Amino acid sequence: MINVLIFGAPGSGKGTQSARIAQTFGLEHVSTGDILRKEIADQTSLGILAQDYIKEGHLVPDEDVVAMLEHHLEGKLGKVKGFIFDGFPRTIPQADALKRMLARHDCEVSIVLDLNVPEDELIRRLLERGKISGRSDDNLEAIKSRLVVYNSQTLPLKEYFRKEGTLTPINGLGDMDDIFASISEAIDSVL
Ligand code: B4P
Repeated sequence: MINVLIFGAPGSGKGTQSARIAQTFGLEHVSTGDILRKEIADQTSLGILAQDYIKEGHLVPDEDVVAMLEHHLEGKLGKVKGFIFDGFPRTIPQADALKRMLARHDCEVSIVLDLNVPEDELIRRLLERGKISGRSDDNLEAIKSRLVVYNSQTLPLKEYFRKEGTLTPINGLGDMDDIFASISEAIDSVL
């Protein structure tokens, strides 16, 4: 199995590029953000719990997200060609949980794509998306909070994956096709 992780700040292009990766490489796209938004739309108990965290720009608690992901992957691990994990893991406990989940099926993380985009561009993109997305977290206050959370809780994962030897920096600034070309080259190198 090929397991690609896409890692980057909010607005770095994770969702945008993951959709193309899934299609081109035949991988299952797993976006914890999309799964959580579906839970909110369906007003499940998890959705009701998650909606306030998301609106405030905070992370949903690790144990809830990990349980949600385990449930989502049930029956698929080891049976599909691979996954593109988009927005997961976002903390070190989530990364440890993913490692354990994959190891139970004799799998591991193949590559971690680290999308780098300057903060002013992240804010510009998310405010632009906010005009049409209707997302509760695409407003300036929530965006600022998401960036603080990213820097304190998610950024330490860079060092974690660097030590594992899977971290691959990608320039996330510029034309979406050019960014996808760099990503494709990186994935091809581990196939
Ligand atoms: P996500 O849905 O993962 O949202 P995101 O970080 O904003 O990234 P997204 O993928 O949507 O945006 P993209 O960069 O593609 O998470 C939302 C919330 O859910 C989190 O804040 C958290 O509360 C919760 N959550 C999710 N996963 C969790 C977890 N594991 N643990 C705990 N909580 C979790 O795109 C942004 C915009 O930029 C788009 O409009 C796009 O068109 C544009 N864009 C992309 N590439 C561009 C380019 N090259 N040039 C110009 N614009 C570009």
